[in-house]
Amino acid sequence: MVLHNDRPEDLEMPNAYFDQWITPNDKFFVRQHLPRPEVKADAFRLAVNGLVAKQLDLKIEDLRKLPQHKIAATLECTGNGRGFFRPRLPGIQWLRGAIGNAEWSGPRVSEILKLAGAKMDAAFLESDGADVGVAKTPDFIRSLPMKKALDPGTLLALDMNGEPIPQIHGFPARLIVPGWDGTSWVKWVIRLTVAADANKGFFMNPGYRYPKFARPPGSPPVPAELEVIEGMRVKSAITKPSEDDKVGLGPLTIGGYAWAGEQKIMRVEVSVDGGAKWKDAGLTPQNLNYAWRLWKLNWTPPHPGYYTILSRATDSAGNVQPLVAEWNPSGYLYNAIDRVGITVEKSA
Ligand SMILES: Nc1nc2c(c(=O)[nH]1)N[C@H]1C(S)=C(S)[C@@H](COP(=O)(O)O)O[C@H]1N2
Ligand SMILES: [Mo]
Repeated sequence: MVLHNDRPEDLEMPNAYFDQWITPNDKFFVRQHLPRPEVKADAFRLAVNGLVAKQLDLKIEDLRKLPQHKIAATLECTGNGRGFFRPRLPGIQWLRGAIGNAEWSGPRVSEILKLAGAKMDAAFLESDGADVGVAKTPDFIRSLPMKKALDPGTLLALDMNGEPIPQIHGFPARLIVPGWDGTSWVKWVIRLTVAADANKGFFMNPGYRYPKFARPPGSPPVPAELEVIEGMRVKSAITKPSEDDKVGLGPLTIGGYAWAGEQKIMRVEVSVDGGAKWKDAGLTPQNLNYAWRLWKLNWTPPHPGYYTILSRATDSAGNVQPLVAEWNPSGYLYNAIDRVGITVEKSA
């Protein structure tokens, strides 16, 4: 893994592991703002409160007794690709690897709320993880609009790829908010509160907001124009070959991932000549909302030299990746057409 921070860990998946549709748990990227809590299975309780008829204190077994649903969904940090923005921005310099795809299972959030007799037309569901604020970093608390919380795809997952969620990814319970950015996928969930208003803490405002109207690159944030990030945008990335690779003359495979938040990926095109001509790449067969598709194209460079390879995805709503990502003061939602330069050498 690419280590960005070690305490708490922020780990990026290296390009080499993007060859599997399901990302293995021990290769999955990690992002956490606060020291990692050690939630013990026996001591774990999930409080369900706020606008509910009956407050609940649920154990893991109670959550396991509810109907378990499985969903394949891609999790991407809003800051994935921040390292590509110019001018540069403070924050973790993620490139392509703050993303992974897993099969998550657990009860639906809607079923937990039903059990508590929650006011289903309340506006928000607030979730708190077991991690707590330290020094200048406040507690990690997020609010989800009730409409998304009640979506059948929104789960409180207990399992990740068929095993209990690893501690680093939120054991024993984390939110799965398909299609939305990683910030909404709260780990180590210990409290769900039904509320009329959104939480006002740092991680809702000013944290993790995106400008409603783009401003020139380098401009300071305009707080009144910042909005909460929801669904992710259409995006593809090249994970094979890697930037500055040197390869021998002969056939090679170009590959990567593409996903589009709540939409499906319909097409990925590749150019090996800086964008003059484009060819359709082959896509993995699973074509689901919320889950990425891996793509590849076999190509034999005609002669030695330097080649600029690009990839461009199109989603089921007709959105195409832009040539230039919208610069924003926190470096979120990077989704420009990807670009990798390689040198093809005459084989020895
Ligand atoms: N409790 C808690 N949940 C959290 C976070 C956190 O710091 N604390 N980070 C969020 C962010 S910003 C991301 S991108 C994802 C990362 O999930 P992962 O570490 O399982 O990849 O978790 C989210 N859930
Ligand atoms: Mo994130």
